[in-house]
Amino acid sequence: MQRLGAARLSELPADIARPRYDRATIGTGIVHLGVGAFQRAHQAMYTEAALNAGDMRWGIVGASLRSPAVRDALKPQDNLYTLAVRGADGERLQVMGAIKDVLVAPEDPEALLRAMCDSAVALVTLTVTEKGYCYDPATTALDETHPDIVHDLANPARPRSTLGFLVEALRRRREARISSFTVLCCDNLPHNGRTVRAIATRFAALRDQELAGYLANEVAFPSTMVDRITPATTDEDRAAIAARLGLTDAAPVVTEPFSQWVIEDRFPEGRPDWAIAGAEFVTDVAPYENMKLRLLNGSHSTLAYLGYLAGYETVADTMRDPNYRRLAEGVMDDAATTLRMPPGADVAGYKRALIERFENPALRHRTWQICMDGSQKLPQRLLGSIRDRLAVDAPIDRLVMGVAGWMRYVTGTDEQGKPIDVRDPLSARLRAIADQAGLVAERLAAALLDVREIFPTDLASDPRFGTAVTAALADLIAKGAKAAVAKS
Ligand code: CS2
Repeated sequence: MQRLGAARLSELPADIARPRYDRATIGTGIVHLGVGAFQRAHQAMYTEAALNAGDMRWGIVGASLRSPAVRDALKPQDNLYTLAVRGADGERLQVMGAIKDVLVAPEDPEALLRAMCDSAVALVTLTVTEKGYCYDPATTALDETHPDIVHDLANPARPRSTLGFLVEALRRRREARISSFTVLCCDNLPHNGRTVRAIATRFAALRDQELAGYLANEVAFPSTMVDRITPATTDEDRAAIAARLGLTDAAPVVTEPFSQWVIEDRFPEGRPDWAIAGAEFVTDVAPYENMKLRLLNGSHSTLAYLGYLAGYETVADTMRDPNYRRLAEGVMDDAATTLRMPPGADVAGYKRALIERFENPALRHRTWQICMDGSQKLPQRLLGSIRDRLAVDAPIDRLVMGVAGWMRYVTGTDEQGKPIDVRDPLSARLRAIADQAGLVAERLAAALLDVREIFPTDLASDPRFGTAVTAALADLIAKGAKAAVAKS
């Protein structure tokens, strides 16, 4: 079978959407760091709509900060890839043309800095996952001891980290009197724009106070709420998509029909009209973001840890167990009581839609994938809701189930005694703590609550929290996840 490529677009079956614009005429208005599946299903889809509508300024140069895999897959196919939107009622395919090029930062950091300093680039957008910000998850302050930060402060012209690239590119633009770009964080961080602004400014201050002032005063960091469930692509996906295209595609992305993007409208350097594809521009993103992090991601992580431990491979499999479904609803109900709602929000409808999205049988979203990087996710997904509930003395039993599931998971051994491939920046430390404590709830919970990067002192030392987590963990250890969830 031939490979997808610019010369073959005309051979695609008629029902497959493709760029309606001339790719040779698009400019580069966006540099995107972290060109993974999520960005290619979400931001690139909105940008593709703006290009299809005729605004040719907004081609994307993507960059990978670690691996060459995406570049190696996309380059031989002229950076075209297929977006497969899978719902209960079938699958829709669209070949996307918005990505013009992919750079691999470690191979040539200078090439990426050059791209970021192009005066046509008005936006640098980011999906580098929570850990990509090198911050302390409990406080969201820059982790100044992080090896990549230490490296980038010592070698500012050859950075490795997201912050190193952002700050060096902004410094060069300022020196060359090119206007700054807007930094748009599209990761599930709490108050993502504000948080990235604070850590980038701190990083800049460690280089030069004046530069820090420039970032704080002249660079816009709008906040966003991003939402589209996008599992890692599998070989089966690639085979099924190739069969429909009649061409092979080494880098397709599979996603759900739902997509939401709420954006604080602060773009002094301009932006695409992403509203064409349904993005919402607002003045305050915080209520949307909290609703999403606490309801969607909070219940997602709860399902993932407890589902994995029960042997469920995907979220949809987990949701077929009525006790898990009930727990997910309970977590959403409890988290919802802590929220300042977005204007006109229909919370009941939002929760119903989440349950349906989690049940989508056409998406195989592995629980293991969502379990990744728990140390970076727990604070904004579950601990914030727990803290707010404790402040009004409301029960937290259902919200602590996910935290206890995480504690059981990071021991690195499952309920059948088989090893768990725990992926987390703190995995080695968590494993050592677990090995020392043994599978004894009181000791394990107490030792893990001492990890300050995750649990701030006030929460860790609150006996109501400690007691509830320990009781949930004791149940998990004694009875296993399925029985513990059934009882919850
Ligand atoms: C998931 C998210 O992997 C995870 O931790 O909870 O990636 C989730 O699918 C997205 O935030 C949905 O928008």
